[in-house]
Amino acid sequence: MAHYRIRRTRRRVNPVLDESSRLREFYAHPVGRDVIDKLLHQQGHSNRWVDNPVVGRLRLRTVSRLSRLFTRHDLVPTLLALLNAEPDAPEPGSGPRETTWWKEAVFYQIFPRSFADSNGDGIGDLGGLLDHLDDLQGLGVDCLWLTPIYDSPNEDGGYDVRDYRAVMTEMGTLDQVDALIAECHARGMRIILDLVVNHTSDQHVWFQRALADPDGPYGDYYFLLPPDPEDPERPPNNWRSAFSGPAWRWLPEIQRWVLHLFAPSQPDLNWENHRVRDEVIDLCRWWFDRGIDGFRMDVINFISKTPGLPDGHDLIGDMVEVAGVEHYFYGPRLHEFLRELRDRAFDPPGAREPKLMVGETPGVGVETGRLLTGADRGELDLIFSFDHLESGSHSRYDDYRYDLEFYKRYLVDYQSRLGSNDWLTLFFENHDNPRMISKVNPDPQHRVALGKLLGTLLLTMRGTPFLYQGQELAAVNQPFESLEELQDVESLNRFRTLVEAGVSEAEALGQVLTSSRDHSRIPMPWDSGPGAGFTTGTPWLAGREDPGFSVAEQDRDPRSVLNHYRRLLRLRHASPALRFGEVDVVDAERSGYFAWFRTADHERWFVQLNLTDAPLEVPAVDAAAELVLGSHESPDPAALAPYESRLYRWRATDNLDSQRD
Ligand code: TEU
Ligand code: CA
Repeated sequence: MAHYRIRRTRRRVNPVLDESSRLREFYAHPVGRDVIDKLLHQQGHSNRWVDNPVVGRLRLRTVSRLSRLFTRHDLVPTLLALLNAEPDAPEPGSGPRETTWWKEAVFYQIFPRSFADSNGDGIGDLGGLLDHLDDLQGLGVDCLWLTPIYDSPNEDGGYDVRDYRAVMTEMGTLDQVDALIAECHARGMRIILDLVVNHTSDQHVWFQRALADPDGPYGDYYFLLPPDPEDPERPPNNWRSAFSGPAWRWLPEIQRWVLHLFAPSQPDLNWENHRVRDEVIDLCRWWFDRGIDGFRMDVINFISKTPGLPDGHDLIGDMVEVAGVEHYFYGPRLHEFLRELRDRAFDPPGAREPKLMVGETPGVGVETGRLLTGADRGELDLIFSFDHLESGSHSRYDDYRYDLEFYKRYLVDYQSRLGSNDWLTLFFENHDNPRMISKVNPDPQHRVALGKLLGTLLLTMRGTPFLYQGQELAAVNQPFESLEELQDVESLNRFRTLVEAGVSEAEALGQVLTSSRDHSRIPMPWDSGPGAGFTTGTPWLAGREDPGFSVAEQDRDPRSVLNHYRRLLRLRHASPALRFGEVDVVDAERSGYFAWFRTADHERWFVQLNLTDAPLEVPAVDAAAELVLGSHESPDPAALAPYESRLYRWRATDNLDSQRD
């Protein structure tokens, strides 16, 4: 078995740090940079103060003393261990940027259960998806991403897989998957599925065999640990589940604890066991043989855990709620496991075209993301980092107004750090988060403008845009009023855990209604008729009436958000500059104003966004520029209306040099 340990052909780039190292050395380390940026972001602070020469000279032992003084905790040893496990720094690359299909494609994420129901059982299915492929092709997206459609007990939206090679009964059949793949390819579109291999369902046959014989070969597929004879009631460590409660479930029938970073019915796979890796590689190949173009890889950065599964640091646990996360969000063998997956399954020697690897990587930041996706790394192609999804010191559970100025500064900084080896994803929504319009400003008067602004931002910025079903319709959160309206395991567990911890039911309900993943899992509104055209039956999750925002109603309205997305996608497809052009941000320091040039060959575009709910004075744009697409009719050349977005283009014949600001 070829080993995929990181070939130390490259010398260690990062110095080994210790308590005598200075804070600026810590911040110069790729993991250190991401960790400090995240901690500062959590606390709502800018990372500018780390550039302060006095602060940067602080030795880590001094930081330890200060940390113990103010927080009774000392994070430094824990963080030093994390940093010193990463010898590499991102290679920016000096050659031209590679132009692969997934860099210019626009992806469209589908939560099939809520997309279209073809048999009236109230559950979206593959038949419904096949019925709407023309709509998706008409929208102009290039690659579909389906969240899990595999056989599953569905305790977590299909992210608890019972059989990777079978389709969930209510979703349809393997023949329909084959038809979907063929239909996408026939339309010049692609399709990726969702690879959930950090864990399985506890009904998977591997887990059933592990229960039957915990000391047999399948026992080592999972983390099954015997109780501590001194304290059998105490789980093996203090790790917490992302879905509330301990990350350990006691199995009395076999007298073992089993690790589950998510629901108790989602036991983690033990990737240290090469048989597990062989199984995953085999199932990937099985799906590639059916013709899919790659996978979105669920929490793929969690697959490598610190050996011995040590306790997590209390302070980190308090800050991010999931104690123990430092021992698995960027584990010691992560790079190695990813290289093995690419080498043996996604891009094996002699492959005609590599299969796409999009890692979902909660907790990964800009620098660690570059180490996971750099063209020179042989690991992932793209990642989803979630650092931008909450602004200020807020968490998803806070009812607050997201500040788009934060996203602008985040994106400008991110773009500035990327070299030709790097690329990034651009997204605001998915099936795990509330709707972005509602996070920014729920006032209905701004809904259409905001919907167009967010689409313009994602589809004219450099990177690979991922749109989530309904975003093109300016979908907003649901006015949920009670727990009974919710289905999401994460929301229901959180409510129960909060109340058990003494939080008032009203406060717990407030947190859960604000953040529930059900907001983004409401059925797609295809028309304004009964069942919104989603189903002829009773939908599995009920959405509110939303007059004027169904596909059919927006299809007929030339000024609709849907038609704005269609135009944006057409312009992007026709323009190399909007896909690969350099980004030149102008007036970056001007709060509330986000404007940039995209330039390539003989094309130049200029994008102007008003990130605020108030009018914004703007400099006149060169008369040679044509306003190709604007969110508002009769725009005022001297001011942008609230959340107004504009897209200008210089005609290719113009002498572009004279246009530079
Ligand atoms: O999400 C992982 C993850 O980090 C999110 O669950 C996150 O903790 C929170 O829900 C939103 O930020 C992936 C899938 O996207 C999610 O639907 C699954 O529930 C989870 O993994 C377990 O498979
Ligand atoms: Ca159905």
